[in-house]
Amino acid sequence: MTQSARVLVTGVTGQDGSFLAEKLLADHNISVYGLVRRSSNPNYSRIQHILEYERFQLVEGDITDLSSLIQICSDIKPDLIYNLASQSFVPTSWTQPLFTAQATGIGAVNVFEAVRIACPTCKIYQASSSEMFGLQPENAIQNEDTSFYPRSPYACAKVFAHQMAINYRESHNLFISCGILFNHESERRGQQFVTRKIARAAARISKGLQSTLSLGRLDTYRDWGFAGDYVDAMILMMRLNTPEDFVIATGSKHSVQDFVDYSFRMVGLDWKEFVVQDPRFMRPAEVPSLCGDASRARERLGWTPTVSFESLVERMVESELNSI
Ligand code: NAP
Ligand code: G4F
Repeated sequence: MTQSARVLVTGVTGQDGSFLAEKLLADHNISVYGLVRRSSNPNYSRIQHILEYERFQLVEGDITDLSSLIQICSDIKPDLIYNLASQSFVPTSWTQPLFTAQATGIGAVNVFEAVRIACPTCKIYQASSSEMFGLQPENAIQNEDTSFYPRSPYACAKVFAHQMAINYRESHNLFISCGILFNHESERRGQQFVTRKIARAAARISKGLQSTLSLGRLDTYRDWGFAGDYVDAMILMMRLNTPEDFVIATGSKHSVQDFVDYSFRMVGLDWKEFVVQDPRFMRPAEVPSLCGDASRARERLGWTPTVSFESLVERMVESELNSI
């Protein structure tokens, strides 16, 4: 990283953006610009604690609006952009497929175009997803060479953005690296995602504030890691001198039921007495199982996850208990 590097983070109000901005600001030679979209009621809760930093500035724009991105890139001339902005909730991608395509797919190309036009030497991190792997043989493990079989409009949009990143790299010589991140969670996770929903419900039920937890399928498997670790991997990727794509994962998978069971055990309850299955939370097409092989990241970046599945659940449930 050069002296006084300027880093633009899209999606800075989200889970990953907030961890990333915080970690980047710990380096006194970095100024962070966070892209925020106009809202009638700004949602800065995840970045409240860094808003006063002198080296942190919010800039208003929208990932779906190319002109705003060109203007921002021309004004700031960033050295590095982390493109984390997207419509990231898979179920919403079926009810809002066109918005998802715009934000998650075209939005990424807007960033690439803005960089090509306004600051072509800027490095770009693109937030790709394990959802791109979609339907895979049972017990398979996915790495950078695994073929994609997207199962939702969200996953299709991410595949488009991922392939366009490779195309911009090959056609325009832009420095774009894609992190193919498996599910990563924390106390800052949005409340609709299954881990936060479960952790919150277990805590609330144990305190008598909620009586049941409605879920969809309990038999799907995910490779869940801690968001802070995964943001470290993004930073390491952008320190390389050549762009390269990396799978970031723990290498172990657990079912939704495992997450439920461990969360409720933490508060001394039997989940079977409280969990009800609700068709509203079932998906038109499901990704039954994902598990990643992060060997390349381990070898080339020296990255390894530091938080186990059990510690992740404990951290999330404890945070919910403390917030009640
Ligand atoms: P998140 O918490 O849902 O945050 C998404 C961010 O994108 C929010 O800051 C949101 O802003 C912003 N955004 C959405 N539409 C926008 C638009 N039109 N213009 C500007 N900003 C917009 O997601 P996350 O979990 O931090 O994930 C970060 C990225 O990694 C996403 O691209 C996600 O798809 C991808 N990813 C996540 C995971 C995971 O397990 N977390 C795994 C693989 C890939 P508002 O606050 O205004 O809504
Ligand atoms: O927590 P989820 O909604 O995450 P999902 O669909 O795996 O997507 C997340 O991870 C992706 C990386 O692979 C990211 F790209 C994406 O942006 C997002 O961050 O659901 C996890 C599993 C699914 O199989 C779902 O069907 O949990 C199952 N599930 C069961 N009941 C539920 C529920 N999911 C949610 N959200 N809510 C339920 O009630």
